[in-house]
Amino acid sequence: MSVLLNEQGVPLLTGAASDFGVNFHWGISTSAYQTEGAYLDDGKGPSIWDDFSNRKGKIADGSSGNEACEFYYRYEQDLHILKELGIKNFRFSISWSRLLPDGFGTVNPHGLAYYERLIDTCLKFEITPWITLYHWDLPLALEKKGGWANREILHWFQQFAHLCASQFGDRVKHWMVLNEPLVFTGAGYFFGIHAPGKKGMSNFLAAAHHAAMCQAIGGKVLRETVKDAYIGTTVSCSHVTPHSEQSRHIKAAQKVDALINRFFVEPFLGLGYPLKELKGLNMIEKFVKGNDMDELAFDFDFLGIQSYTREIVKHSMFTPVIRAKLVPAEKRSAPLTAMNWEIYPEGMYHLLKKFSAYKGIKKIIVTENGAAFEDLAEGSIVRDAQRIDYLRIHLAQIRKAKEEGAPVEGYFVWTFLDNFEWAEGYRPRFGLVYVDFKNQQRIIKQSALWYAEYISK
Ligand code: IFM
Repeated sequence: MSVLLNEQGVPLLTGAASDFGVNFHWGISTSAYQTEGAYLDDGKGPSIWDDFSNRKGKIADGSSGNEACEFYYRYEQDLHILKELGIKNFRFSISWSRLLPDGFGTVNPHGLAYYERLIDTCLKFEITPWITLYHWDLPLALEKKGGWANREILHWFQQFAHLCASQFGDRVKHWMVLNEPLVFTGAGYFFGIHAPGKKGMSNFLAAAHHAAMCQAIGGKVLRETVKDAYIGTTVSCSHVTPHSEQSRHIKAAQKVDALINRFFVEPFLGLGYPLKELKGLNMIEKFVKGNDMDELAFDFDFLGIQSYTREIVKHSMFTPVIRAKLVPAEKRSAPLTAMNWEIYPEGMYHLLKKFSAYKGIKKIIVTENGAAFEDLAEGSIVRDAQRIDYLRIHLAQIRKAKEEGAPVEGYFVWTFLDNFEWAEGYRPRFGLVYVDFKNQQRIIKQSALWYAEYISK
């Protein structure tokens, strides 16, 4: 592979994977709904995202994930790209309703066969599969019974986790239980801007408690079923800074930090919910039954952190419950990605230091980090220098935290292919590989070549 140069002819590569040690996991992350397409093919049942994205007005560009990247049909050629790039760890999720069209009960043999083929193709290409059990696409049949807000989900999820662990656990050893529970419960059950489009505190707190319980349930099922499993779960997180040193802003920042960074981590560490800072969320106790507070705990092998930006927080007496609001990045002349998220690599360093200070966190893997920019395909070239820079400066911060003792053991770029970015549709392109959605053509971006070179050194 040739050395990448910028327009002035300077090599773009600074630093190398070997700085992180030989056992560091370098990979790339994806999810089922954002890439697979084939939304009702071969016996798959509908998910809440199939339903939501096909409702009018829910997705910014009017699109849906019905076809997405057609990864369901193109996985072999796509994995071949990863092989060529030398990316040896591939994170993907299982579409629950492809395996269990009704959410539980009858298994769809075609769904099972697809994931068997996907896993076997990874192994054939010497790519290690990392499975996320749940990346937001709940079977619609379960949502019709209340979804995450119904406590029955504890049983449904246990059965689903057991099916995945028993079917794939002979070949897959790297597992994550949930993807970003705060996002799917907050956006999906409080704000109603993601599937299933529900709103309100009661829906959110019920869904959040059940998701926290399922984190531990999934961990236990995997531990009991998969020999030599390496088990984690993932959270969205952002370094939080108060708007100024005034005590009301500092207090507001502490609350937001408790909600966005601690809410799903402390329960599995046996510390309960951070309700001291979040008194307004005490109502969650209504959903806590019997032995739940003990059952929330699970000894994960690693925490997966997913961070893209930071948040600056202000006191706000008009925001119910939390009395805090975020200062939008575009209002403070910060450097932005196409999501209007501030580029702030030091945030990654602070998060790694923060999470490594918890006694129960053994290892940390950055299971998602990356950026969307306005990529342009010029023939067969996509010159995405901004993405290269984004990755480079974040990796430098991770390396700094690691050198200071943070137990960070891996880094996965979000994401492989440009894909369906939830309520934003296809406009934000996060991929290392460009997808022309008119004809499904793939173009390897310069950032992919840069990453390939970086991890090869
Ligand atoms: O695309 C998402 C992913 O599904 C979850 N983490 C954040 C990414 C970018 O928004």
